[in-house]
Amino acid sequence: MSITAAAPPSNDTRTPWELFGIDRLLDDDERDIAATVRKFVETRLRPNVGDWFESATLPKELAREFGELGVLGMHLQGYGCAGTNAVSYGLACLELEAGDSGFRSFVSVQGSLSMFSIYRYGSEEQKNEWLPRLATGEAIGCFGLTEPDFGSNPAGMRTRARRDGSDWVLNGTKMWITNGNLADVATVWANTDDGIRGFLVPTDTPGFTANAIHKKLSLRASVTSELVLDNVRLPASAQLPLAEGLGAPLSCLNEARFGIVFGSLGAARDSLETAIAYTQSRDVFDRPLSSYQLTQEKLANMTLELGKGILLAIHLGRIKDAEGVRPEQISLGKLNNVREALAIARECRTLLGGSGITLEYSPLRHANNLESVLTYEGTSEMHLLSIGRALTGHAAFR
Ligand code: TGC
Ligand code: FAD
Repeated sequence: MSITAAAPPSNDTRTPWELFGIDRLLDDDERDIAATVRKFVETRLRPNVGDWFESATLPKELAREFGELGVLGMHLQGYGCAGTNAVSYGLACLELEAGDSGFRSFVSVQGSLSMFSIYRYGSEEQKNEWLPRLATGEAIGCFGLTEPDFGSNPAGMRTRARRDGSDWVLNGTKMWITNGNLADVATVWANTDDGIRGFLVPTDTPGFTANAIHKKLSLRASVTSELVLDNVRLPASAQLPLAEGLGAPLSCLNEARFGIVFGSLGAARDSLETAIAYTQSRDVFDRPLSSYQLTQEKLANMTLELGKGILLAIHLGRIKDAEGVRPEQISLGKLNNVREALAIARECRTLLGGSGITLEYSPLRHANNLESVLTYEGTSEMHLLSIGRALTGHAAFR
């Protein structure tokens, strides 16, 4: 038996990513995609994100730039989409969210909710009409499931679609809809006499209104809206023909939740890298803040959680590519990684002291964003209960 000697310890500093040897788990394409998105984030997004967050805007032209970057629907095959594997898509989400959760949200909603709903449940005509334009960012999509009184429990939705001859007529209100005011097409889920069905609603259809939600303390570099459907009349061809029942929208959520499993760790990694750099340059009591044991304990514990989260994300990605990942496995990843990312961002803020409360440094912006990420795509409580159901067979939601 041969014994390989451990490499000697080094006095060089290491990033958390390097310390965990994450790049060894990725192939060349995956590393290239991550590096390309990271460069775009550093050059195009990071210099502006503080201003966009402060003014609560997300410039619409970013859609085409994300399209050129190739991240819109990148995990889908054909129709102008790149057809990458799941890990590559996850890494792109991670790099985008290192910039801001708002960027990853835009890409998640466009690719995993709007485009995926059409890709998985649409007719060939619907796919050809919308997917190529959504992939380039020429068109923007949104996904309306949540209602004012039904968020965690979408089964109770009140939005109604009734037949009128061969047409459908939709009435109801959707709440907290990302990209609602930017969208050209909304995937809207509604109750019918036969149960829940999905509809593609061009946003210039009479009776459709999007009202922007203001005064947000979280995800400010992202557009969030209420959608009102007041006798919106649609042709029969607007219905997603393959979507039957609540399982259809929930299956779209699996795709977006998977992106969050990776994405949330981007916010955590950026917070941690910011805190490491800050504590190296900040002197307290005559020496660098990074040289104190309490600081190093915080940095080491956060690095552990970040690294464990990335290992879990890559593991789930490999399962997704190999045989498909089960919803409760995605719940494990979403629950853990968002919860830990939020804890890391908050802890990093403490290391920055007073400097940590302005937009000059990212951790508090990330922490504020992650409050939304903890809630959307299934709250942490819903994911706990989903894991509980998988373990016990008892659904404790009701
Ligand atoms: P339940 O009886 O469990 O299921 C109803 C049917 O759906 C099937 N199913 C799933 N299918 C695919 N993927 C999943 N994750 C699924 N979960 C359930 C299930 O097998 C069943 O099928 P069938 O054929 O037997 O009818 O339904 P329930 O009403 O008891 O609900 C379960 C619960 C609570 C887990 C579900 O309602 C839930 O996930 N609630 C959370 C809602 C949520 O996550 N909303 C997110 C809205 S979109 C959003 O937040 C976008 S933010 C985007 C951004 O900006 O990044
Ligand atoms: P509620 O469901 O009212 O939950 C309130 C609290 O009660 C939570 O802590 C919850 O966990 C807890 N709770 C609920 N049920 C139970 C239970 N059975 N047992 C124990 N605790 C329970 N939705 C979309 O459809 N499309 C979008 O694009 C979209 N984008 C969003 C963007 C942002 C910024 C935000 C904040 C939300 C977005 N959402 C979107 C909505 C999001 O999915 C919902 O906010 C989320 O599902 C929770 O629903 P709710 O806000 O109604 O909270």
